[in-house]
Amino acid sequence: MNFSKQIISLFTIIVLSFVGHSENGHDAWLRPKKAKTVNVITSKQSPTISIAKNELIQSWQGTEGATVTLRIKRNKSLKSDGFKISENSIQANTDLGLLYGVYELLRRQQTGVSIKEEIINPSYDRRILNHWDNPNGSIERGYAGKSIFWHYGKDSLAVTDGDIKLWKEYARINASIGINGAVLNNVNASPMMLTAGYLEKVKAITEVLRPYGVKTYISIKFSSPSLIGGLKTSDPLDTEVITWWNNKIKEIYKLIPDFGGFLVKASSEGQPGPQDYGRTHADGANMLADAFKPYGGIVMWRAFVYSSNDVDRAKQAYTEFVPLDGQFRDNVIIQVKNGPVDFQPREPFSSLFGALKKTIIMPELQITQEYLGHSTHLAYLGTMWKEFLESDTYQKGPGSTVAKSTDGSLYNQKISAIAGVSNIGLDTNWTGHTFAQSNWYAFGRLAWNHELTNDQITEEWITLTFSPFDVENSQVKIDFSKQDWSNHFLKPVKHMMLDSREAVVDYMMPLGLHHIFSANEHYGPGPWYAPARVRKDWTPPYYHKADSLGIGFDRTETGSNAVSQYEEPLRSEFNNIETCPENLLLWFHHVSWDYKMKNGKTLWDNLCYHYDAGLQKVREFQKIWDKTKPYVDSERFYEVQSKLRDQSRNAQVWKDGCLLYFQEFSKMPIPYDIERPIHDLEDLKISTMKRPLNYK
Ligand code: BDP
Repeated sequence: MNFSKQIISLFTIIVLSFVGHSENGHDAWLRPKKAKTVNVITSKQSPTISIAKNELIQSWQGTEGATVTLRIKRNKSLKSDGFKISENSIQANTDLGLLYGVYELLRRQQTGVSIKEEIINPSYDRRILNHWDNPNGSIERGYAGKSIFWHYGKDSLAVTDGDIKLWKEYARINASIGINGAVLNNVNASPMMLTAGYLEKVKAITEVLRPYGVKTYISIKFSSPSLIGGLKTSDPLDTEVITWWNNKIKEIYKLIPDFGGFLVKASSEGQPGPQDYGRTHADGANMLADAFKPYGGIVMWRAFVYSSNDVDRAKQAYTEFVPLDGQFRDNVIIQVKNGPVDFQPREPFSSLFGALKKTIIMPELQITQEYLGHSTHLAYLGTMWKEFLESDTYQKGPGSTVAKSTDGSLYNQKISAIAGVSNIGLDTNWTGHTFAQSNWYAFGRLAWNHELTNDQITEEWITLTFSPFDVENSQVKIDFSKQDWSNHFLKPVKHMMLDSREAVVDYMMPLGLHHIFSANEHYGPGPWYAPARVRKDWTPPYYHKADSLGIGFDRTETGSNAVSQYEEPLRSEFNNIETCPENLLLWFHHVSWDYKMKNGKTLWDNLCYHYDAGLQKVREFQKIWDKTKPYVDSERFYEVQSKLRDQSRNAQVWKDGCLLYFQEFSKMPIPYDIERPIHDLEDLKISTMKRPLNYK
């Protein structure tokens, strides 16, 4: 923190200690309301139903003195989490259905959406956060402080009153958007997670999360039988290994009868797995699935596999998994990242979606912004996820979107699920950047209903998170109308959010470029990064392939032929440089610098304009935000203002670094109608390597 920021924070703290509790973001989109009185009648008692009742009482914004009934009533058109809602009643088949109905009712009241009688069911049955939290409290790719589950630097296993309070708040926030599962530890799993002390802690966490409907799962290390079980092997077909897992799973269910299951990263990025013993992914997953069968648990088996010697990393998951289609048990679900490479700012959808026809498959999204500016850049990801979910795979004819191929509507599957890698940590506002909360929110809302529009999601989130009306702790002096607030805050901020992911794409990796970060921190630019000691497929030149002729990865029929993994007409569309969508051009083609694009300008010029447009968008976001000052509390105003300044500086570095580096190959001038670079390439190379984070 620099000196002026310190002064501002000190000042904020002093002022707030006079005026009361601040809006520090900890309440997320559930800020305490000035509630009206309401009478709640319930047909049954349970911990979940009392939560539902309390929520109504604490936040009711409907008619003063109204009576609301919460009733369990069998209804065949409702799924287990679904509900029937009207202005004064909620019906559901389960207690959780009632709770979800209550949150829906309150959300509509707070966002001014009318409530008519309606049946609402979720798109996916399991809506799960994946926490990449390590037992020592650190978080892989976490940018919002340490783990909320495992303590850092002290006894990881302690359970304090503070923990219980925090887990309850966490569970409540999740329940309010329908998230009903949490994987509590990193996919790069420690075998310790399966030892008695850790399982006891998983039990303690589960007990807090249970009434809110958040089921717990853990990630496991495939070689646990040999690492902690004292066995000579972890071969999934070995009878002793099978017995070990059976006993372990039995032990877990004794502690946690409603345990969800395992998430498994195996034979992937150096993690042990069935292939170490000459077995397949199906052998490994089925062995665990059989052990789970009696208890109703599931195995989420990740398809994030690639080896260093393949010519095209983007092809490998498909190559390994398609031959296994039909071999997995019905309680195994293959977890597939949205893109074929790795959570990049823009990728085509992974070719596995729709291609596995007899195997259940679930999308894995990344909420934490590993590749989109960590918790420094403002990037609303709902737009990226909708683009993905609505992509047509054509696998069962036109209209076979990714969403429909995974939610059970096109394929007959026993379970449907979607996962998001969490961006939550111990930071007071949970996610580091206030706007990063919107990605947690959008993930939950889309998992519940993938047909929601980004317009609706962002409007809801902005209103719930920032509206100064009818909330307890707002520090905003309200001398404006609701209409003014909507015109001067809601609309411009929404515009900024909806544009923000494309801005990141533009200043980092436009036109289908991908994975050109410096080193392993995945933050700053590093198209030049290629130390001899690092695996080729972990260096940017592997992906951008810039040379004197042009730039881009040739994945056409005459290149790596990754296009062949897509169904027609996509295959031909991607294969042909004339029909390939321009925003994926360099993903599929190696394109000459002077290639004429649809706007009549060369590829090089287009690249320059995109980088510049990205930077200009961020400068525009700064203006938009600065103008919102009268409508938002100062704590959150200054936090976001300061982060946008960092983002602007970073976007400039991205633009300058990439253009100056690629210009060494294109040898063409940067069009004179855009601003000139303000950095020197050599300086950037050194500074991004030495101090990749917090470039200032
Ligand atoms: C990559 C991350 C790495 C994860 C890996 C995974 O850089 O930290 O372990 O994905 O998903 O994007 O397993």
